[in-house]
Formats: sequence, structure tokens, C-alpha cells
Amino acid sequence: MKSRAAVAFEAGQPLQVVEIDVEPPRAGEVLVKIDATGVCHTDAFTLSGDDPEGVFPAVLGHEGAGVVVEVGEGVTSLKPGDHVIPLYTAECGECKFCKSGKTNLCSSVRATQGKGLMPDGTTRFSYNGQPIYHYMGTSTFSEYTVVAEVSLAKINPEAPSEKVCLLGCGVTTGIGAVHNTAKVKEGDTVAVFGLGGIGLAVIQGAVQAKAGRIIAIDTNPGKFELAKSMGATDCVNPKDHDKPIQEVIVEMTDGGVDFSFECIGNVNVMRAALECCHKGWGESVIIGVAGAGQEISTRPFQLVTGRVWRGSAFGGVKGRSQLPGMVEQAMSGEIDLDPFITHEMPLERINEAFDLMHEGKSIRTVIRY
Ligand code: NAD
Ligand code: AHE
Ligand code: ZN
Repeated sequence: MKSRAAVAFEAGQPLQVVEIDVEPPRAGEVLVKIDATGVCHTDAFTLSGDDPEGVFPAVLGHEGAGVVVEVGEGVTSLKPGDHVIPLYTAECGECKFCKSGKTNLCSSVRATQGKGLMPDGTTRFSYNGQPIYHYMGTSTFSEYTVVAEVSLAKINPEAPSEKVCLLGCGVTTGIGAVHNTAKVKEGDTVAVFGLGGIGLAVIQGAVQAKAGRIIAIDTNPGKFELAKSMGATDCVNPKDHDKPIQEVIVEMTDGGVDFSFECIGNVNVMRAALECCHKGWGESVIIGVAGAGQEISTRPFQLVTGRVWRGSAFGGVKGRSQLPGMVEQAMSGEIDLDPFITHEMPLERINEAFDLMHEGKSIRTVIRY
């Protein structure tokens, strides 16, 4: 079949909206009509060419929601008409990772996913007869996409796709990192570095956890009003200080924070986020994604003296078993998706969504098909 899609033909170039060919789903696969998709910084990261797993040409996009159109052979858990959120972190329930009870990372389709391929090692997308790669197992920048059954969460059909698509990545990642990775408790002091969709979701999670103080840090002061309205108690611009930001936070908090979250993808800020944690128990969670070749560093003494460095993917959330519940929370108001949606536009204008993100003017742009 034909599908409108925004194709990343080359790294560093704008997407091109063209009509691609989409093959029917094969065994264990599902054809999904995407209703809406958010644009996450990770899409921009991969498009920039900095992603070691970036392959081109590809259909990017990993923050979508839609409806099942057709299922391939052997698919039993989904049927046409089911409402779904595609998962870049699959949940097969059978691999060593899924069975461990220790992680949301699933190995079932991850190897082929990282090469831009379906689990059988081929692609379902092509343009003028040339194969187009998939992305993160989701490729939500195509109106019709093919996704592995294990990479789809079945959700309440009443849920509004143009909002709950944000649970496909950003909001789930931030809220999940607070509850599942850090396990923030009532009264804790939290520092959030980077106030995009991920950082603001961390703030929302920290408010849910009844954190005592939520310090929001960004070099763009234009982000502070929204951060405060969502529950930040203090806003700090590193540019307003002539000493390292970690020293500023340590002084503000009588020795450091209980938890910090890096939501930017900057390895220097990752160091600052660790070093602003309290001696003896402070924990820093890396959420931001850094480019090929980048490495983190700190004095080992920072860890010897009790600080802990962690990372979090998709907020530690197991997509098939836990995301449907988060959709219910969004429908009941326990999770508020509205503040994240700053812009909406059709697929044809998707490059504007990237521009708005780079200019620091948007939190999330939702593309509606
Ligand atoms: P975004 O671009 O919307 O937000 C980033 C924010 O960081 C902006 O407000 C920007 O002004 C701020 N910033 C940039 N440099 C800064 C600095 N030096 N100091 C302080 N603030 C600074 O991005 P996003 O969509 O919120 O994504 C944030 C990061 O999280 C990206 O790296 C993305 O790839 C990553 N991410 C990771 C996961 C995961 O599962 N681990 C999931 C989603 C996104
Ligand atoms: N491909 C990159 C890594 C990218 C990355 O870390 N992705 C996050 C999700 S970002 C969503 O916006 C993630 O979940 N990672 C775990 C995983 O299995 O991909 C690289 O460096 O190669
Ligand atoms: Zn994302």
C-alpha cells in the first residue's frame, strides 16, 4: 500500500514528505495507522548524524499512537481496530531480560531494531523501489507503519491519540525515571537539568512523589514559567552564575540534592548532575542521549563518597504491561499531558517542528495525520 511519510534521506538534511510503499505485515508483525506522533529530541539527534545506530534513508518517529489495520500470521494479542502505542522498548515476556524482573529492556527485537530492520532482517518500507529503513522499531513519521507485535501496547480505545502519543516516549520516560529508576520519596530534594519534554515530565513525576524541593535548571530562561507552573520550586540559569552549576546547587541545598536527572544529552552537564548530589546517598539519573564518541567522567572519589550514577531508558516502564495503565492515568487526570503540547501541525510541516525544538520554542509538537 501507499503511505504518506516524512523520510530522512540523509543525515543533517530536512525530512522530505513523500508517498512511500508499505508491504503487508509478515509473521509476528502488525500494520498500524498512526493517528498522531510527537517529535522528540532523539529524532533530531538521529537526524543530526550523531547516533551510532542512525541509518539512512529512514522513517524516523517513535512517539506515536494509532489503530491496528491488519495483523500478520501468528499474531494473537491484537486485532484490527485495536488502539495501540508503538514501543521502542519491546516487551516479549520471554527473554532473559523480561524474565529477570530487574529491567524493562527486552532483547527480543533489539538487535534488528538497532539496524533499522524488522525482526526477520528486512524492511517493509520502500521508495521508488529502494528500501527505506525503520527506526526504533516504530517509524511513526509514516501514516502507515509496520511494528512487531511485541512492540505494541494495547490501550483504551477512548484515549485521545493526539495526547496519549506523548506516552510513547517523553512523558513516560520522565515520570517513569522518577518512580521506577530513582524511586523518589516524599520530601526528597530533586534537581532537573534540561526543561524540555523529558525534564518537565520529571518535574510532574517529582510532584506526584511529593518531592520537597524541585530545582529546575536550564540555559533557556524561557522554559522557567512552564516549569514553575508544573511544580518547580526553584529555577536556575547556569549562565547567571560565575561558578560551576554543581557548586551553586550544593550551596542552595545544604550539601546537595537527593536525586538529580540529566535530561539534555550533554556529558558535561551529566558530570555536574552527579556532582550536585549529596555526599553519602545522592543519586543521579542519566536520561539524555549523548552522541557517538562522547564519554562521561568524574573523580572516582565522587562515587567512593556515596554518590550513585544510574541511567534510565523509557523510564524503566515495561510497555505492554504498564503503559495501558499510564494511559488510564492520563484519562483520569493523574497524568496531565496538556502542558507538554505547545504546537500541533500536519505531517507536511514536520520540519517546522524540528526548527521549533532547536530554537527552544516548543516542548512537544504533535503531528496529526
Ligand atoms: P529538548 O530539546 O526538548 O529539551 C532539552 C532542554 O535542555 C532544553 O530546554 C534546552 O534549553 C536545555 N539545555 C540544553 N543545553 C543545556 C545546558 N548546557 N544546561 C542546561 N540546560 C540545557 O529535549 P527532550 O525531548 O526533552 O529530550 C531531552 C534528552 O533526553 C535528549 O537527549 C533525548 O535524546 C533524551 N531522551 C532520552 C530518553 C531515554 O529513554 N533515556 C527518552 C527520551 C528522550
Ligand atoms: N542509538 C543510541 C542510543 C539511543 C538511546 O539511548 N535511546 C534511548 C531512548 S531515547 C528515546 O527518545 C533508549 O531507550 N536506549 C536503550 C535502547 O535499548 O536503545 C546509541 O548511542 O547507539
Ligand atoms: Zn524520545
